Amino acid sequence: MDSKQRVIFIVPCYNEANRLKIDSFLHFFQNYPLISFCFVDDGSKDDTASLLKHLSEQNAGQVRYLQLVKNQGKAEAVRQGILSVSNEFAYIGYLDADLATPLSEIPNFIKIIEQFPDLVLVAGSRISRMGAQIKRYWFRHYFGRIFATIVSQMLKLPFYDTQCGAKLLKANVASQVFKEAFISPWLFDVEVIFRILKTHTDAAQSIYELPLHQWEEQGESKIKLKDLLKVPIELLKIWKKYQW
Ligand SMILES: Nc1nc2c(ncn2[C@@H]2O[C@H](COP(=O)(O)OP(=O)(O)O)[C@@H](O)[C@H]2O)c(=O)[nH]1
Ligand SMILES: [Mg+2]
Repeated sequence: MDSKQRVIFIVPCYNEANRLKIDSFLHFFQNYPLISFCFVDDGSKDDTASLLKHLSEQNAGQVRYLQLVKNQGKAEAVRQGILSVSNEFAYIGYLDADLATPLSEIPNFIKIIEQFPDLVLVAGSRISRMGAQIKRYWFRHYFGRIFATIVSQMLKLPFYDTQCGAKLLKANVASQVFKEAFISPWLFDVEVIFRILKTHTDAAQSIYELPLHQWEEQGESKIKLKDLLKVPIELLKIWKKYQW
């Protein structure tokens, strides 16, 4: 590894062969040779594994590939990715494979975390506003607003959007926070924040929500209605485990 490669993004992939925008990634690799990626195939049943293997072989200096034999869910795929790279980078992020958060947002995450030395987490935030292009399905937007209101009460923090799939952490904090398995496969971001707060009580200094310029729902969500119905129960479980 080039010692200048200080940042890596984990990309969890489950049956993403048709959605992966390989050209966008290749273009980004060329423009940002010092930013690495670790793609985690989470036991996909389509061609994701061979696609990612090829991509990592062709871009060996910048791309890693981790294969989980069995499908274990997004939280565990991100966790395994983070644990596999822990000590080599200064910052570790994660990003959804569908590029709902486009790669063009990545430099902003790095700029902010490098600018404010006390920060341990920069979280993408899908705030619809003039001058930004945030395109979400109305149902998910309103569901998300209710969810975010409840979660911000739980955290006692004015978090606008805990669930955006793009986040960047200080590597030493990431390896600490991702050490233990999560209890929730989809709401693990909330657990990440609770775990950070245990050791970083001054949340205002440690966590930064970065309003994205662009975010677009990519359809074919792997979150099904039954996952949404489980949200209240999962939140209760999280509340029980992490309340302090
Ligand atoms: N590892 C893993 N990742 C998954 C699974 N389901 C979805 N993902 C990944 O999680 C990310 C978000 O999934 P997506 O379907 O776009 O969810 P949405 O955008 O929140 O509706 C993508 O990178 C998926 O490949 C899964 O079962 N296991
Ligand atoms: Mg998506």
